[in-house]
Amino acid sequence: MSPNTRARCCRQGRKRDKEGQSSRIGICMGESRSGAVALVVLALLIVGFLGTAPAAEASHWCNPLTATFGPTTGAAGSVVSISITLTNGIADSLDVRAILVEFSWESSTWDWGSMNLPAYGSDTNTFTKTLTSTPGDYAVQITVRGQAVGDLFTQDCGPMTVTLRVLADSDADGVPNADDNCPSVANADQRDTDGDGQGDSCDQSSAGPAGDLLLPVILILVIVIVVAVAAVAVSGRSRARGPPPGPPPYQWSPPPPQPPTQPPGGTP
Ligand SMILES: [Ca+2]
Ligand SMILES: [Ca+2]
Repeated sequence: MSPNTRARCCRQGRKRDKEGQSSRIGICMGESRSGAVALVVLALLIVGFLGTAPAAEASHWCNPLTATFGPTTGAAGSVVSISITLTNGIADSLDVRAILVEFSWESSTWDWGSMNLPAYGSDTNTFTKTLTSTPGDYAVQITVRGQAVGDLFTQDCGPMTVTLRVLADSDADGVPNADDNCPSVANADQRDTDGDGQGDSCDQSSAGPAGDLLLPVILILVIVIVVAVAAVAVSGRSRARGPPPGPPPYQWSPPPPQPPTQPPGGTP
């Protein structure tokens, strides 16, 4: 553009501004360049703003997304293993950048990892968590931060809310009172040797390993007693009948007479 043309263009623009028109139609080339740069910068700012702004709650991958949380019950104060399974409900893969979890009995927000979900695929992340020591129903809020293939921005889905029931555990052995076979004695193994519903730790009839030998010992004692009673009974009957008859009394009798003997040498 020649200097004359540029000057004419600028004059036209200033003239139209004076005439009250809303936009500068006749923008000269120098102003056009700076305006284009300004527009690019503005666009970049908008993109940057959208990229860091709080993501919208709803996304095209959000509504088909399903989250499974479990278990939903646990003993107060115990350490439980909690799993969250996400299932992608769209035909595009979903890059889950974070799984943000918040338990209502505390203010912390936990990031339970990332995962890459193929189309309609699922994955599970598992973490351990110490439950509150106060029984009750508590809300757990789960927010999934992700980006589907083809999307420009990462967005948040949620929060989804589930209820976690914390149950009383008087002996703090990790087994809730309602399921504990010794509710007031810590017995995490819940061992019940004789199967009567009472754990060995609080069952007087089967106190641990000693209880395992109790029945055989009782049987042996019963057998010994029966044998002893039978022996006593036999002995009593024998004494009642008296001693067996002895041999007849001894009587002396003279020996029978002997015939006279003949002297040697013949008759006299
Ligand atoms: Ca117990
Ligand atoms: Ca028992």
